[in-house]
Amino acid sequence: AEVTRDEVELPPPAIDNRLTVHSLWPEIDRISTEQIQAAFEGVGGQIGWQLFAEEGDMRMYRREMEIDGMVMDPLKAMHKVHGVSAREMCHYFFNPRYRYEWETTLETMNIVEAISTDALVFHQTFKRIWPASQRDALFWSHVRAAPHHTYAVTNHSTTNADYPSNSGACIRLFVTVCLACRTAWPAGEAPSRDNITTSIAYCSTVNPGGWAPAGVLRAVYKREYPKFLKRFTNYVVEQCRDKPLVI
Ligand code: 6CM
Repeated sequence: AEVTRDEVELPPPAIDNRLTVHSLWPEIDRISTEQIQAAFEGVGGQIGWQLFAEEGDMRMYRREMEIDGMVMDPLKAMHKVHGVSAREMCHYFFNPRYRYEWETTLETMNIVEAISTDALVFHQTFKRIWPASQRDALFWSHVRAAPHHTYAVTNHSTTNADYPSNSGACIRLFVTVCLACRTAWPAGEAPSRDNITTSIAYCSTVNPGGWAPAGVLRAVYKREYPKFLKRFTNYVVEQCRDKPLVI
């Protein structure tokens, strides 16, 4: 049976059985595992990564990459947040109930399929960037726990016969995103809002799916990604204030 929207609550500490029997499971498991592993690998010393935004604990890197003139720059960001857990961060990133409150590039969002409490398929349209055509995306989203007080959300493009690409005004873009978070606190102490620190690794690769001017796209990314990560992090801090901590 499909899960209802209300069932999607805090990320479960173990994989939901309903996900493991779904046809997308092998792909979801493989890509999530790869993405979470790569997320915590550093960029320091690796050739090609250029720092393009830095503010407080936040660092954002990109690797310039073009295929047939289309910008595919992989992006990697590191950040730290105090007082909220990895599980809480991933809850607000995964759960569609909050998305319009922190995602400013979004125009519409629909749940195409509710696979399980930890996996959903979304169709989203984004605000149009002049002079390019408007974009949409269809992707699965999966949240899971990993060792060392880690939780991560992986989003990856998929297909669905009811949502054909490039059929209306939108050009379909393709996305692979991973938000991986790890919580730590001083040895010998009990975790609390006063002593936990969560390290965030956010990776994103967007294939625009069709022509878009490289300069405009890079300018949009340079402005929008730092804005997103700061806004989202502050949003979670605000939401969690005065709520009991969940690790
Ligand atoms: O990761 C983010 N959001 C997730 C939930 O919505 C999800 C979204 C992925 C789509 C990322 C697409 C970025 C493109 C935005 C610009 C508009 C597209 C026009 C491009 C063609 C000219 O993983 C946060 C995403 C933050 C993006 C700045």
